This record gives sequence, C-alpha cells and structure tokens, in this order.
Amino acid sequence: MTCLATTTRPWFVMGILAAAPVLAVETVMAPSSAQVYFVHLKAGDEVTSPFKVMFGLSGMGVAPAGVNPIDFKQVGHHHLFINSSIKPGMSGLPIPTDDQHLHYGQGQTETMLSLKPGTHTLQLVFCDPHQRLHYPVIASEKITIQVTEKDHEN
Ligand SMILES: [Cu+2]
Repeated sequence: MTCLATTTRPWFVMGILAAAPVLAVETVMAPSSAQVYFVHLKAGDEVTSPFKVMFGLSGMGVAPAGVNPIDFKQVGHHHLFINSSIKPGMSGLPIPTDDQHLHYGQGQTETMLSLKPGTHTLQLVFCDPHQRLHYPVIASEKITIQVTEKDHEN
C-alpha cells in the first residue's frame, strides 16, 4: 500500500502542473465552425434610423457576460462594432465599450440601432464571458450600409 501511495503522488503533482497553464490561458477556444452573421442586413442596404439589427449565431450559444466559462462552455455574447475594426492589440483584453463598440452583455440577440445619416460599417464580434475575443476570432463580415434621413412627409 505504501508503494502505491508513493507511485501515485508524482502523477497527482504533475496533474496540477499540467492544469495550471490552462487556467492562465487568456482566450476561450471556440469551434472553428462557429460563426456570427447579420440576419437581415447585408452590404449595400439602405436603412432609416432607428433600425433593427438581428444577431445570428451558429455553432455556439449565447449567455450573459460574466458567467463562469468553466461551467458554461462554448458560449459568449454579442458586440457590435460601428465604423471600427478588430485590431491586433484586442486579443486577450476586454473589448472596450463605447459608441463604436456596443456590448450586449445580457445575452441580447437583437437591437434597435440609431445612427446619423451617412455611410457606416457594421461588424458583429462575439466575445467570451470576460469580454475578450475567442480563439479563433468569431466575427461577421464587415458590411457597409447607408443610413438615410427619416421621411417626414407623412
Ligand atoms: Cu461584452
């Protein structure tokens, strides 16, 4: 019995050491098949503000920000980039929330968006529960749309 104890202990220690780097990983792995997309909008569309934007997702699930990724695997929430792009420095860090980077941390799958008239780009970016990009990054095509003035004749 003593012999068994001494031979199993090193494996136990190695198990802890092997698990430690996993806990330190900055990004949540995502299946390569996961994708986000605009359900109705497409490049070149002309819309009147405010307009509805519906967030499509396949291959993963939506969960509110802050859930424990160990308990909820392969989930995240939507962010919408307006006139912005994913930048290399964003990896591993929380995505900023501001006028150009909208955060849907309650697990929303659509929004009403108000934009000034003109040309705008939109891109859906899926983030992990800690606001970071997944690896590989899950983002929609960046589309350019035209926002027109509301018609006040009626
Ligand atoms: Cu977020």
